[in-house]
Order: sequence, then C-alpha cells, then structure tokens
Amino acid sequence: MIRGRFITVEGIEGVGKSSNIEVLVNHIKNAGFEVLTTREPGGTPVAEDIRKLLMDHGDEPIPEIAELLLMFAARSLNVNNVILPALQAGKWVVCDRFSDSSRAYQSGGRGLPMETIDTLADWVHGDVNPDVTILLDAPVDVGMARASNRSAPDRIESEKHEFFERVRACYLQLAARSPDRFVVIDTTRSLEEVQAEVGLLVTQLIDDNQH
Ligand code: Z5A
Repeated sequence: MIRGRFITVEGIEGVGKSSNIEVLVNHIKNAGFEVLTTREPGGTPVAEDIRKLLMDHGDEPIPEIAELLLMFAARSLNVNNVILPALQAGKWVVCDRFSDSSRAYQSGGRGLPMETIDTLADWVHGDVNPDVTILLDAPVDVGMARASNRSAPDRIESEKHEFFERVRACYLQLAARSPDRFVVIDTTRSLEEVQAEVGLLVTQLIDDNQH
C-alpha cells in the first residue's frame, strides 16, 4: 500500500530544479510531513556509480540504447531501494528527474521510440508513478546561460542547442498530454517569484492531501 505522495521535478538544464527543490522540501517539512529527496540518475550508491559512467566524457562512445538502459538500471535501484520503501513508510518523496527525463531526453532528444520508454517504465517501476510532476520551463538559451556559470559541461550537457530544443518540446508535449499530473512553471521570472509559485503549489497539494 503506497501512502506517501510522490513528486517529481523536471526540466532542461539550468531551469532551477535544484534551486526550487529546497523550497519545495521545506514547505512539506513545515507542514509536518516526513520527506525524502533523491535524484536521477542516482539516489543509491550503485546508481550514483552509474551516473558517473553516464556523465563522464570517456573514450568509448555510449550508444543511445545503452544510455537509455543505464538510466533505467539506475532507476530500478532508486525505486526499489529508496523511493518505494519511503512511500510505503508514509513519507513524501521528491525526486529530481524521473522517467519523464528518459522520455524527453532519450526519445525527444535522441529519437528513440516513446513506446520503448513507456514499456521500460512499466517494467521497471509499474505502479510507482509520480502523483505530481513539476515541469520547470524556460527557453533553452535561458537555461544554458544559467548553467554556463557552473563547472564544465558533462557528456549530455555538451549536446547542441537543437538537442535541447527537442527535449524542451517533448516535455511540453508530455505536460499537455497529462494535465492532471503536470504543473508547468515558467522560470524566466526571478528565482524569488518562481519559488513563491512553487510554495503556493505545495500548499495546495498539502491541503488536498489533508481533505
Ligand atoms: N538524464 C537523461 O538524459 N535521462 C534520464 O532519464 C535522466 C537524466 C534521469 C543529469 O541531470 C543529466 O541526465 C541531464 C539529463 C540527463 N543532462 N542534461 N542536460 P541533472 O538534473 O543532474 O543535471 P541538470 O539538468 O544539468 O541540472 P542542473 O544543471 O543542476 O540544473 P537545475 O538544477 O535545473 O538548475 P539550478 O542548479 O537550480 O540553477 C542553475 C543556475 O541558475 C543557478 O546558478 C541558479 O541560482 C540560477 N537560477 C535558477 N533559477 C533562476 C531564476 N529563476 N532566475 C535566475 N537565476 C536562476
């Protein structure tokens, strides 16, 4: 029996996922719920090792199918060892990226069939699906400019502008197809404004959960 609420945060790089997850988590804690945060790829020791393999610029090319399967291998570890036990213990779970990232990056960006990703999602995490997905959205140039202030780009961040345009378009299509699950937040505004909107959204979720 799953009792906690499962929230995922999605978006292209630099839209402010990390900056807003903190606010989200604080609101949930202040409302008296236990909350666990995790990220993908990653979240467990082995899944974090898979993350390193995926992000590093090694000499060996990583085929698109291998990339997809590694994302789902990491997800299987995170779901079984972290997310599901927390939900079953009544905790809320906030996950920085989940299967919608595979849909947006590996299907939207790389062109792999969406049906394959849906099949893997069903196989790897069955009924463990987000109750709410917050899609932080901004034009690619805005996200890239914000992200460029940080460390050197990893393997996926080194993709071209058009790749991220396809990823963003795919995210927006996914959100349009599942309006009951997705909330799209425009992050071109100041961080304070975006965080205030995230706060309102969580307050609403907490209210819904209590009635
Ligand atoms: N990936 C995949 O392909 N398939 C999958 O299934 C999964 C993942 C799960 C790792 O993700 C990569 O894995 C990712 C997708 C792929 N590759 N890419 N690209 P990640 O989440 O670890 O990495 P990321 O997307 O690059 O996240 P990020 O760079 O950490 O971005 P962020 O968390 O969204 O942004 P941030 O760190 O909160 O903010 C960036 C900067 O902008 C920072 O200085 C903030 O202070 C600033 N900021 C944020 N919001 C604002 C506003 N509103 N105004 C002004 N400045 C702001």
